[in-house]
Amino acid sequence: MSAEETLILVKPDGVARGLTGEILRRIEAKGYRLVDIRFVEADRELLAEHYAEHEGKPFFEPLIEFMSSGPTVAIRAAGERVIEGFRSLAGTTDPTTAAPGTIRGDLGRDWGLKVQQNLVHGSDSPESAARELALWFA
Ligand code: IDP
Ligand code: MG
Repeated sequence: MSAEETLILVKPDGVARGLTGEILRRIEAKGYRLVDIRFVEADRELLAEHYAEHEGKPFFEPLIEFMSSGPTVAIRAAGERVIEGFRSLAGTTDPTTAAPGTIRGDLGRDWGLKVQQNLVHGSDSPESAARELALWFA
């Protein structure tokens, strides 16, 4: 059986703040394997597909705008239970209350904007991972 895979994104705030290396370090230190990495200037079409589940929510437009504000680093990572494991490494969505020790808890904060800039994305299920990996590594 081949190892589970997930899509991880270092969002534009993480790239702009120079935290790509620190985030990659945490993924590798946990023991997951980096299978593929690419720098992506995501366009609206890709982002609307990626975040289709959030269409219509008040933070949807700000989210698309934020995610297209600069380059993103897309990572294909592999390992047993990597989907669940990376979500745990990332921490909860709101960086103010994300647990210390997590990426969002240690490196993120609220900037008083319409959308939370929280450094990373990680697929939330095997179905999402397959769908998102196909989008970002087309
Ligand atoms: P996740 O990234 O932790 O899986 P989702 O609910 O999938 O969180 O939301 C996608 C992204 O949209 C979040 O990472 C965050 O950037 C933003 N977001 C989600 N919920 C809110 C909110 O209530 N206010 C502002 N931004 C939000
Ligand atoms: Mg999500």
